[in-house]
Amino acid sequence: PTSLRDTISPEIETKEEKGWSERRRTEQITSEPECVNNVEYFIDKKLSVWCRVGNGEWHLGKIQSVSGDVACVVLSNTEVVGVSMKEILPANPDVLEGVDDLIQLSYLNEPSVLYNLRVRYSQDLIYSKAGPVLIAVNPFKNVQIYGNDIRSAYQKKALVAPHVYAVADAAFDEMMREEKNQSIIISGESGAGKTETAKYAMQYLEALGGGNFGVDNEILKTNCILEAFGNAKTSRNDNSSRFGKLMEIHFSAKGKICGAKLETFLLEKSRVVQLSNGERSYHIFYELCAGASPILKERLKLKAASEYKYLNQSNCLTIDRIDDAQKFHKLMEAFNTVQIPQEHQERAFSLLAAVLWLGNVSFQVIDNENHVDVVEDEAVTNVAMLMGCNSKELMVVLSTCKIQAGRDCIAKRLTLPQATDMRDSLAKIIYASLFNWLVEQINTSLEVGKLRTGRSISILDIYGFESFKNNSFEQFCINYANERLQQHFNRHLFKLEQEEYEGDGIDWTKVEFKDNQECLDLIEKKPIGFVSLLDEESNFPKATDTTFANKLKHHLKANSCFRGERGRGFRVRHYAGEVLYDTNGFLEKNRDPLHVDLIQLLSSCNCQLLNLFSSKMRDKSLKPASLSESMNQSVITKFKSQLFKLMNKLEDTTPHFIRCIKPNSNQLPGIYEENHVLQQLRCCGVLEIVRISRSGYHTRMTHQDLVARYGFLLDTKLSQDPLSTSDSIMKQFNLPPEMYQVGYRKIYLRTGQIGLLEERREYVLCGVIGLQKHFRGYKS
Ligand code: AD9
Ligand code: MG
Repeated sequence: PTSLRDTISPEIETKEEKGWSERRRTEQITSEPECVNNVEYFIDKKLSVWCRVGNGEWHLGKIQSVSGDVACVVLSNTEVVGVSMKEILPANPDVLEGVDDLIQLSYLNEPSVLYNLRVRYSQDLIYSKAGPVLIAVNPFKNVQIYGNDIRSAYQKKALVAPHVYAVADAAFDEMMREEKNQSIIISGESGAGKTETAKYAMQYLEALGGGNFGVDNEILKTNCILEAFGNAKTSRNDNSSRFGKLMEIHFSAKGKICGAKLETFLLEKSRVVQLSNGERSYHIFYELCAGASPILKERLKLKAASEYKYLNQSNCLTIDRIDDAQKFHKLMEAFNTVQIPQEHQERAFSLLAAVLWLGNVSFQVIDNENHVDVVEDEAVTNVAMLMGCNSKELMVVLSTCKIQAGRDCIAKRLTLPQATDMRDSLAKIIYASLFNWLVEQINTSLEVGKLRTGRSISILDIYGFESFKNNSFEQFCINYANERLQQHFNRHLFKLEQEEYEGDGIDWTKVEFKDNQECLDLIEKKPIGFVSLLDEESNFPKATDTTFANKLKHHLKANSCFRGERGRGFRVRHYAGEVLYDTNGFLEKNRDPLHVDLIQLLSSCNCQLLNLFSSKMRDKSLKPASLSESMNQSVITKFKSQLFKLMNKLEDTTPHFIRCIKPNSNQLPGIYEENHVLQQLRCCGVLEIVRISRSGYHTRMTHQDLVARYGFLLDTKLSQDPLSTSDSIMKQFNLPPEMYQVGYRKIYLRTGQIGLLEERREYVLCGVIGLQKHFRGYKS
């Protein structure tokens, strides 16, 4: 549609806007000052304040007297303290305790927000709103808020309290009403509850759009498969996602699910072969060892998890309160629901067992140059049996590499570290290919017919921000993805919102927010950014992790988000905190070379799956990782372009944001560590979001749309000019002037106002037609 701006003369525009600006200035909603300006008033009325005492914690109290800059405050435990006025902030009246939207707080300051969330959390009210954003504080226990009764109450709009169901419901309604793709974007640090929240969102949408095509139910079951193969226990989270996922659910015109599509992002492959102390590899390995039937165990030559080097290296084989065997049975059920044929399931289990046995393959040094032979024991024979290849051939592949010498191809013996690398590469290739293959199987099973765009809801759940003692390439990629996501969040909640107000001539006081552009520049800028430097160095055969670290320090030192450390270390100031990385392994992980010998081995195996994997790899690279090739295919560059595609896709949707908060670092229920929560609230700019939404206009509609929908309610004759008509509509309905603004193109309404218009419209329509009692306002 042509914008109104094109149709009205600039003169009228200015006049109109001036009028409104003047009016706004006098009638602007005044937000309370954030500091205690009028101390006498606080003393007189015995109003509560927050004061920060010696240990940095905020306490509630009442000011008794002030002398100079110091106030004498009685704390709620009756203790009397002297506090500098700078450390005192106004507290909200009791009636506002535990409000469900932070917008409602009269005083918006950090202690008030923290306290409000804490009060709610202590009552198991884990969800709250910060304007348009849903905040979910991880309860680390079962909270009775996900039953069928609650779900149907949200469906019937009988319940409106903040909940992930309400978010899913709003996304669904908006999709049906506007015929526009929606997204539910879930973020938060590792262990904050993203994956659980994503599952509840899917569960709600499945219940809402179920009963068609037989796809429903399957979507939820896929989570069980994905978590078995893609989640693991880390020091942050017992069920940490080691891949990112976007689930796109498609609906028919009647709002029934008609298919779904799953997209995954960069699985952490290194976990298959290497673990930090106290962490586990992927759940599936332990589940298989614990839950396989005796027959299956015999066929796979399977032993207990503790017998496998890939699993027993980290002193952690089980997870409290988790029964791996039971999980295995659930997984089998899910496999059947998603219709993965029995034969393929068995193949997949054989490959998992092959990976486990590979870890036990050992080498013996045969000369003084550290060259090795494979020890011919049960490990290597089992691997060969499970992969369907000859064990002698396997031993050759694991201990030699073919090199081209003129026209001849000669086999060169590998040294111990090289052979170990070869063995681990094989394990990683098999596992990662198996994971990707499963994703394909899931997609085949979920996709029913041709999916048309315009009626889909995408749920994004990626790995959360991580900062461990040792941080490597994997953490860098994970944190980079989180930076991108944060940028999307900022763009939608701060930049676009404010740009629209300014562009449409609305009187608006700008709210500042923490932009993370500089950190993204550090990573992405060309030609000198982290990604380019890493690729350049990966491409340089003589480069080492130390030369790479030096290169970073040399080129990136001007960026304030970067700090070089001694040796191979460097620090990045991410939006969610500073992380110390070690460049150890960055180059090799980024090159991720595909050995031709391994591809050939896979293609020679008597196993359909392995043959399929090898042909896929062959498509990607026919030669050993040549210089130019490794450049094109570097892991970080692929990841970056995948992220860009993801962001583009999300840009085409209406976003609904959920911020998960981790209340303590020990994964315990009932413990709310204020500093930990505060740090997370600060990272995502919760206070700023509330500030924007409080002074912002939630609903907006072009003048044309407004007139088309409500014009007939006007007592007077419709004017030719939509802008003045929509102005007349506002006046006729006596909307208080502080509740709306008229822009050049659109009318901007505060929360709740559109409901008044809708009610009136419904009333008139029902009166006229005498039916449509439950008319809900979908486009008719
Ligand atoms: V990571 O970035 O993948 O490492 P997530 O996904 O943010 O992380 P996850 O959803 O796995 O965290 O939640 C961690 C744990 O918190 C779960 O295993 C549950 O034990 C717990 N949790 C999270 N949300 C809920 C909930 N709504 N109700 C009960 C929950 N427990
Ligand atoms: Mg997760």
